[in-house]
Amino acid sequence: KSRQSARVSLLGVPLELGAGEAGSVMGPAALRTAGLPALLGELGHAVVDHGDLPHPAPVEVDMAPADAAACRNLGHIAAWTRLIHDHAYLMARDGGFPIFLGGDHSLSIGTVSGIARHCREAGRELFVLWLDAHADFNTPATTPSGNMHGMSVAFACGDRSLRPLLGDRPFVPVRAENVHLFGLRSIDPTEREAVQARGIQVSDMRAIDETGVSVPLRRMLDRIAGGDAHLHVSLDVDFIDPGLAPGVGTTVPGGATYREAHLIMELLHDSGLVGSLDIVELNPFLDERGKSARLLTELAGSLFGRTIIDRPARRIRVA
Ligand code: NNH
Ligand code: MN
Ligand code: MN
Ligand code: MN
Repeated sequence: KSRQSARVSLLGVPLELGAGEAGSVMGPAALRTAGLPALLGELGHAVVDHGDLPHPAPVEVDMAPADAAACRNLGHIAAWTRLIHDHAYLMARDGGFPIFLGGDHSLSIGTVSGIARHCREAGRELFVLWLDAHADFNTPATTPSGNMHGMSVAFACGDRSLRPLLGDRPFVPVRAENVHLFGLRSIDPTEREAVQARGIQVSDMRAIDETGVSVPLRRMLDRIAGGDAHLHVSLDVDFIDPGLAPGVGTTVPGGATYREAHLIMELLHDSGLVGSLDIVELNPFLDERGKSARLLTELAGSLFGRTIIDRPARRIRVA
């Protein structure tokens, strides 16, 4: 699959109201300035850039009052969620490879639910690889910050209290055992309990230190390969070590190295299983001379087949 060319649809999601700090509204522009659309084109893919979503007006959300009070910018996030969901669903149904340029990680409430809806219609099993320092498994009842970018995985896995975000759109949950948190190194106590109770897959930094990234990643890909599956990758900038990617509001020391991050993308490319991608949390206001935006662009290049030298495709073992 390594030379296969894809039809790629880009969508900018200039959203920052789910994060604690302003600036990720500029993320899509920085990724374009760093040359992401052009690089994918140079790699032989047919790229259509749909531009940025317009900022929607906030909506009323039919949520329990105590839960609603715990969510910052709830009406705005619900409006964004519905808009993003509708676009993600249509982009996936259209058959191209959607890439969502964020924007904070609350945008994945919309992208994952839209992709999940398409996958159910297409009879395809959805898997989610969450590359992030954090678990994003808080709910209105557990959030320490009120920031909705910390709730996206809980929503995807079916948390009832967050369901009203989607309004009247059909909600399709992702199976907890199909979600893999990769690179985890900052988790709130209530999240830890919930992640373990629900059977979410986790490769924390301790596990990655012991074996490197390829062992747990190949194990995940082996499990997916063989069936009719769609793998959605959600890349939070804080997955990467802050020395390499300082352009994010929630840096956590001890993140993925330059080569670990590239190897993940190269293995994902070789698997041929990835069907959609979020690039989130880039905050250009905090970046240093564009280095985070440039690294993310390079990583997207590796995911889309950029290689150091041609190599025979290594088959994924079907377990
Ligand atoms: N767990 C914290 C919260 O829910 C931090 C989440 N921040 C992130 N997630 N950047 O990726 O507020
Ligand atoms: Mn499809
Ligand atoms: Mn995140
Ligand atoms: Mn994070």
